[in-house]
Amino acid sequence: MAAGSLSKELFNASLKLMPGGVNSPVRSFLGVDGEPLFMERGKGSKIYDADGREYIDYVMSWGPLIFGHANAEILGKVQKVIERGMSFGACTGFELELAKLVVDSVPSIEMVRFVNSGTEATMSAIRLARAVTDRKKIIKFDGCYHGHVDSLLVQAGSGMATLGLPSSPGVPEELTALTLSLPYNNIEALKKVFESDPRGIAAVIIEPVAGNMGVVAPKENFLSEVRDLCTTHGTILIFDEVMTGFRVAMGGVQEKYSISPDLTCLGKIIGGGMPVGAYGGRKELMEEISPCGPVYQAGTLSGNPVSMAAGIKTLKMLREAETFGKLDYRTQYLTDEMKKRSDKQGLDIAVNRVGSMFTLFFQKGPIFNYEDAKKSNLKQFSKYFHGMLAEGIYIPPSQFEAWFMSLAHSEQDIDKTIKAHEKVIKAL
Ligand code: HOZ
Repeated sequence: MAAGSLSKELFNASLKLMPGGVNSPVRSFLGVDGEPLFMERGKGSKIYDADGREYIDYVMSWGPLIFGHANAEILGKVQKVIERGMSFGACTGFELELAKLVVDSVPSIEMVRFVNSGTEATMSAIRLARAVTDRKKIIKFDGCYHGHVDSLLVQAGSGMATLGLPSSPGVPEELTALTLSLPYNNIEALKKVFESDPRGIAAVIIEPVAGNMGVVAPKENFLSEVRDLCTTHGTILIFDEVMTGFRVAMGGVQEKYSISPDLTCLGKIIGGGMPVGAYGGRKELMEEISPCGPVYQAGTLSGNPVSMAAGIKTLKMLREAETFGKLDYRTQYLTDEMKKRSDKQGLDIAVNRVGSMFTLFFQKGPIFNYEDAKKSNLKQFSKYFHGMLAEGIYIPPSQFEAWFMSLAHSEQDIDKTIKAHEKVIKAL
């Protein structure tokens, strides 16, 4: 579906002032051969573009908006706090309150440091892992995305997958030589690396449920075997739970599957829609961070009261609501119905879902790793995307991203989405 005239006007003007007219590549719609919509406002499950068109939103700001857009209680809390000052660059009780909520909820976190984005969180966790192990090499998995940290832009998912980029210019070879990227869900590949270099790996970083090559769940025992290998070799295991933390369970994947990483990276939901990131873990590791220890990391806006307030309200509401059961039920209903209709139509679609995050891959599947995900029919996905948009359904403009359900999505929204899906796949 073509963008409306006001979105087009804004995009043409933006192209002159910002690279590609955007501030993050996936939203450019390049992955679906289109031009981006400019959004004006959101309420509950809906967003409204500059041309006044309404959409049921399954992007949900890429995950943070678990209570939907412009939730009145979260806004109320933010408004109250913002009136007293937006940033002090000094300590506030809000940081303490959010820290307590995080430490109480995420099993492996005893101490936490707040930063401003997931990228900062993973970058800092890697630095800490290298410092405490006095080793240089790190392992990641193909198709996992941990933000745009130099040493992690190797076989990365999200925008890199969307645009088909294996790596980025500007990252010195010396740095990427220290990063090994292995196939997700392949424990033998990891074992081999540890066999050839048993004392050289500082950290293994992983999305314990991948969301940036589309959703890919870990195979049974994969995470526990990764955990065991890291323990045996004195390697720091970092779970990147930026997407999954407070999304698949209050305490993220580590709670859902009872696996304890050494360090955890968080973002998205803990900021309730405001910019935020965090990393945390065992006390003795976190005490290596400056000013307690020698590992340096800092930030003017880190722990700013506005992000903290939005996060506090969101996590408190999550604790009270029967969030995860409800979300799970709604998402399963939606994905089951979509799958049934695709099967009836004879269309190859594989649905990968963990809780309220899911991806419809345009292929037969199964999809266990990035190689599998890349077999999807991208032309078909692109047609589907534009068809859904025309029906008033806004999904990620990339085959390699997760869709998110929120507590604001109603039965009517879900039924409308199923009907739209049925109509659109018939026309593919
Ligand atoms: N990397 C984000 C999703 N995994 C996309 C961010 C954006 O384009 O806004």
